[in-house]
Amino acid sequence: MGLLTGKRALIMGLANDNSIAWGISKALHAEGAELCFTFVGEALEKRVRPLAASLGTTFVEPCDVASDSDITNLFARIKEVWGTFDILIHAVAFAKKDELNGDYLNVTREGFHIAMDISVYSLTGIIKAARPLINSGGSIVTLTYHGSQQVAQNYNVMGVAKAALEASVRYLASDLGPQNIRVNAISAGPIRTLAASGIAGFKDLLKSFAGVAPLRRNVTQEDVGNTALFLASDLSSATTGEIIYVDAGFRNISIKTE
Ligand code: NAD
Ligand code: 0WE
Repeated sequence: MGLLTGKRALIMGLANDNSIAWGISKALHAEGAELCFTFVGEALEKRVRPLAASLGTTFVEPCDVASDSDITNLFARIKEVWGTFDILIHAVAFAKKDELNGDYLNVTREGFHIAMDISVYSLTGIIKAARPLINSGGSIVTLTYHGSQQVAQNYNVMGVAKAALEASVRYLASDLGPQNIRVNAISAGPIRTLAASGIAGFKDLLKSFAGVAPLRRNVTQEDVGNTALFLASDLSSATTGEIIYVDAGFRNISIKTE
């Protein structure tokens, strides 16, 4: 018996085998969870389908979280195929690339709106549609970054969005708690993924992070996957509304030389 035997998990935000969602998917699958994946666009469908197949599922559905009708259709399909489910992984974020550079103050109204819609509102919009299908004992996990709490160079509007996402986790945990559904976030240290590629200076960021972090290393998709497994399982049965750091201890260090 695995920790998640008999549980069904919806994974949103798998792009490729570097995705944090992939580390989480492997950890949940290894403990017996049955998986469903979403993708956005045909290019990503071609990547996601073989990855899904390698974890024993063909249940792969389109969902652009900017679209209310995509969200409605997704949960209509889940109702049809599964009836109910237990675990929701939200590993989705987006800001326009030119907002992740230079001064935060250069943000535009449109750029602010897009980052907030895709990276923040989506969690609430998805849960609103999913709620009738989630079993008692269910668990919802989203991904955040410490740039929500302290200024992280170039993270800019995403830092503001993650602060709002973390506040959403607390309100959603309050709303869903009486139904015995938990809502938590993992605050991960920087990891090289598609969403991190093309960020100027990311290599230097990883290097200085590992130099400062108490564990003197970077964080892996497996590190995050194992914490997501804990949060998805009954091992975390009285933990909700929390932001759990998987950052090798980085956020506790103030200033460090040599
Ligand atoms: P990734 O690029 O592998 O995943 C991001 C996913 O968001 C992709 O699958 C993409 O398709 C999806 N997405 C973007 N716009 C979407 C839309 N409109 N509808 C549906 N899906 C959409 O990158 P990742 O680093 O694995 O990111 C996953 C999560 O982890 C994000 O919330 C990110 O903010 C967070 N995070 C990343 C890091 C890091 O350093 N990589 C650190 C902490 C938190
Ligand atoms: O949350 C993230 C990634 C967020 C992200 C990244 C991109 C790049 C490509 C959102 N939208 C986009 N849009 C794109 O077009 N992280 C925590 C990883 C990350 O992103 C950074 C970081 C770190 C760390 C951006 C600037 C500075 C640091």
